[in-house]
This record gives sequence, C-alpha cells and structure tokens, in this order.
Amino acid sequence: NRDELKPVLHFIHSNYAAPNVEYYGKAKGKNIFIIHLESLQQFMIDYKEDGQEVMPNLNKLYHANDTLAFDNFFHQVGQGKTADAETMLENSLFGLPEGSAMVTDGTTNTFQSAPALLHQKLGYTTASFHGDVPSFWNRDNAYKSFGYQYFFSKEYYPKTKDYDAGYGMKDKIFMKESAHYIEQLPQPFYAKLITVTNHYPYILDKKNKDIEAWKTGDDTVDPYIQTARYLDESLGEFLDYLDKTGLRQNSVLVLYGDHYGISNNHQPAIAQILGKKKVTNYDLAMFQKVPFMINMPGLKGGINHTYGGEIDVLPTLEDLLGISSKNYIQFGQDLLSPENKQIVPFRNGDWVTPKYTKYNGDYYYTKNGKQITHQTAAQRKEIGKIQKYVTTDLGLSDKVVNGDLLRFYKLPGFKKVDKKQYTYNLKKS
Ligand code: GP9
Ligand code: MN
Repeated sequence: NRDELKPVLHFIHSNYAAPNVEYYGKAKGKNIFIIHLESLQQFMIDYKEDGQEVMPNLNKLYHANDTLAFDNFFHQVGQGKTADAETMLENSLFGLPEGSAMVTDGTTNTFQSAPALLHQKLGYTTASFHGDVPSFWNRDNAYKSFGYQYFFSKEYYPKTKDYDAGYGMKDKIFMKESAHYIEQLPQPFYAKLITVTNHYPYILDKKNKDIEAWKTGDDTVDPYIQTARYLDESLGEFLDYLDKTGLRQNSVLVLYGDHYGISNNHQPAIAQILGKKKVTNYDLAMFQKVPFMINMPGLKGGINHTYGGEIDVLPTLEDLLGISSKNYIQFGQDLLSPENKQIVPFRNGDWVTPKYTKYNGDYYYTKNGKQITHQTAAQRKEIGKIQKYVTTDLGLSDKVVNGDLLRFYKLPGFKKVDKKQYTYNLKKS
C-alpha cells in the first residue's frame, strides 16, 4: 500500500546526489543512442591477442577526447541477465533476486521509465531495436509499460540468407537494417539498439570470423573473442553510418556491456585469458566490470575512475540532459555527481567500493586485491555501514517492484503511461 512508499522516499532523498554543474544539461536536445553490447566485459577494452587489438573500434571510442569512459563500472544483473540490465538502465530499479522483473512485473506494473520521461519532458521519439522475437524477456509487454513508442523486433527486418546466428540476427545486418528505421525517426530521438551475436555459445559463420579463437581448451569460452571482434566490427560500421549521415554531430552515444559473457564456472580459462596462474574471488569480482562510455562531440571526456554500475546510468543521463531527478524514485546515483557514494551492490548482496570489496563471502582491499582475514573494530563498523546501504538499496527496490509501488507515486509533470496506446506487432495476433 501507499505507506510502503515512506521508507523508500526517505532512503532516496537522503541518498540523493546532486548533479555536476560542469556536465548538467550538456546533452540537452541531442539524439540518444543506447547501444547494448551483449555480454561484453571491460577486460576486452585494449585487450590484445598476438599483439593485435581485438576491438579496435571500441578502443578508439574509449580513448577519444570526447568520450567519458568509466573503468570501474560493474554489471549488477541477477537471473534476468539482459532484462535486468534493461530494467536498471531505464528505470534505475534493480532486477529481482530471482527471475526477471520484466517477465513477472513488466506487463502489469506502473513504471516511470526513461522512454516515457524523455518523451513527456523533452519531446523525444522513443524506439527500441532488437533482432530477436518480440516476446523474449517479455519485451513486447514491458516496453509498453516503459512507454516505448516503437519496438522494432526481428519481424521488422528482411529475412535474408544466413541472417541469423544464435539468439537472433547477426549484429552487422541488424545494425545496418536498423539504420533505415532510425533515419525516419522524428528528432530528437532516444533509440536503444540491443546487439546479440556476442552471446553464449558465441556462434558465428566462418566468413565472419576475423580472428582466431582462444586456445584455453575450454570450448565454451574460446570463441568469445571471435564474436566480440564481430561486435566491434558491427559497431565500427554503425559509427561510419552515423558519421556519413551527419547524425553523429547531434547525438550522444551511450554504450554499455550488459553482463559477463564468461561465467565464474570457467576459472582456469579466465586465469589463462587474464595471464594469471589462478584467480581469486577478488579477481572474479573485478571480472564483473563491463564497459560504460558516453560519447558526444564537444563532451569533456577522459577515463573516469568512479565506482558505479548499471543502476547509476539513468541518473547520470538525466544530469547530462538537464533533468532534475530529485523527485524520482530511482535507486542509483549520478556517476558524475561529486556527492556520489561509490557503493556498487551486486544483486546477491555482495559489493564493491573504492576501499573494500566483498565477493562470495570474502573481503578484500579493492586497491591491491589483498584479502582481509581479520577485520579491525573500525573496519567492521565501516563494512557494516556499507552492507547496510547495499541491503537497503536492494531491498527497497524489490519492495517497489514487488508491491508495484510506483502506481501510488505521483510524479509532478508526469502522466501515467497508457500502455494501450502502443502496438508493436506487425503480424495480427
Ligand atoms: C535475447 C537476448 C539475450 O533476446 O537479449 O538475453 P540474455 O540471455 O543475455 O539475458
Ligand atoms: Mn545479455
């Protein structure tokens, strides 16, 4: 009921991080591309194999003067994987401890999501693009609740020969065909492109393999490098298109890896890939880093070392767009805010901060990876405070989702999304 909002609002308001005056409103009026890099992990940035960069296009973007890149940014997904990433990115709400919030609550809950907010507040056209069937992760319903005006799923793309690999269309074809729709969107637009080829089990046809597989001996890991290279090439082609059409000039690109591709069940292979003898829980925690970068002509870029995660993306974007998120029920913090707490909760209650890391029950100093076997009284107190924040952040977010609490929350200047307004299916259902 309505009263359950009280502790939520109290928590949100006492942890609100005010925007950064240097960045506030800097992206106002620009088109926004959210580029979802499937299963891409941060260690792949600047990764070389036999002296050769695996992802040259992404690396170039990462080091560009007008790219704000984050090198301590973590995925925070649970079982909902991609769907959890989408839920966090567009709502600053966590996925659930079990299952996928987009599946269990995406159809019925009230949301105050990025697409709806940007449409209502700033007149953005909103569209999501994905080369898989529309029902996967219940996107065809959840996107209506999020307020997406358009959802271009697989059925909107021409069925050419060999266009599929694994979970959906091959990224190069997907990117190219999506461009035709993007050109027709009224500007400014908010367009999300969800890639898929770099998804386990990393299937790709021979003619698209431009790099040799790893040779760790772990077959489920070895082809990851090949689909990652392919993802990079597809991104390169897409950036060329943006440059050629001039769209790049008035757009902001937000790129992120949704979650790990290589799970912790593959530790010997992970050790080989990272050039280590063996991996500790600390290494595994750091292995959960994913790329996050924001590129825009004229943006003051650089590599930012703030510790954060997917839950923090929306407040960060709102800062850049000049939207005050002060009254929003969002569980992350603006990564550009000088008041950012730098506490990164994982979905299972583990966490990372610049000082300490807790992973699989072990504690470490984040700076050097040294394990903390005996905590001093002062450390116990510090760690207790961090844990309390993490547990409360996750727990209250779960209350909002499980109790559909946003239906009770009147956001000034925001109309509740009318899901009936949207139909995405080409085929009559
Ligand atoms: C499928 C895709 C995969 O449509 O988004 O989701 P994942 O398995 O990564 O959660
Ligand atoms: Mn995914």
